[in-house]
Amino acid sequence: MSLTLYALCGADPARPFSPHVWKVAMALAHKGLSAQTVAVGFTDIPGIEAGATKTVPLLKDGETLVSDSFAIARYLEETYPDRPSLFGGPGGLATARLVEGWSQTQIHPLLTPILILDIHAMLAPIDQAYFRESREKRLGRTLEEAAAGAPAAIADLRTRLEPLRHTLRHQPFIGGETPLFADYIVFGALQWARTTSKTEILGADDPVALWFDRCLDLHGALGRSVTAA
Ligand SMILES: N[C@@H](CCC(=O)N[C@@H](CS)C(=O)NCC(=O)O)C(=O)O
Repeated sequence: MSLTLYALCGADPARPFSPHVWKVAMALAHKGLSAQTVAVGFTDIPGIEAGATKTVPLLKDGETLVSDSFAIARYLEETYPDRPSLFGGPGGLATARLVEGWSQTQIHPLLTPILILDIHAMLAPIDQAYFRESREKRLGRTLEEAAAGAPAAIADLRTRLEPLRHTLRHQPFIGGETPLFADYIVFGALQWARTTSKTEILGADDPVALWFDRCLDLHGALGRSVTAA
């Protein structure tokens, strides 16, 4: 078995920061699988594996290529069923979709104004130009205009994390007593913030911050293998 994970980095190839790649890195570790990580910049992505994907993560397992973090988690679950489960059964898989939808539509859009200038600053020059052009087109405003919304976004984000706080009053992980892929989905979002920006988003005693710390300790403290920005 030979696994390769293409991971998005900035100018420093030792600092992967994509939330979706972190989900997969945690999923691989959960399964006890090790992969060679190949660092790529934004503008390298179209050339990976002869144009196999427009986005990372991309996982190569032997000759099999899989993109999209959730599809990769499903692939790992189906291909390596004897290893620890990422979903805990069909109900867990279905519920993980809800967590993905929540993270994607409620958390990521609020992190964008908070992180956007820090991400731009850490990219290689060629990727900076691509990032500015593509994100300004997507957001319909300059990066600087988007970043002006950061203070309000931080306040909003703290409120929007309430469903997770509620969950953590009953159990240490979203998955219950132990983590599942659903944990790694939300972990990916907060690890995106941790690896790109010094901005304090959560209070130290916030139950979400305490859960995130527990996630950073998982799998030999994999999440801590990249230091905080
Ligand atoms: N739904 C995809 C999203 C992947 C994604 O958006 N990846 C970003 C990096 S975080 C990317 O590769 N963007 C390429 C680009 O903007 O050109 C997943 O879960 O893997």
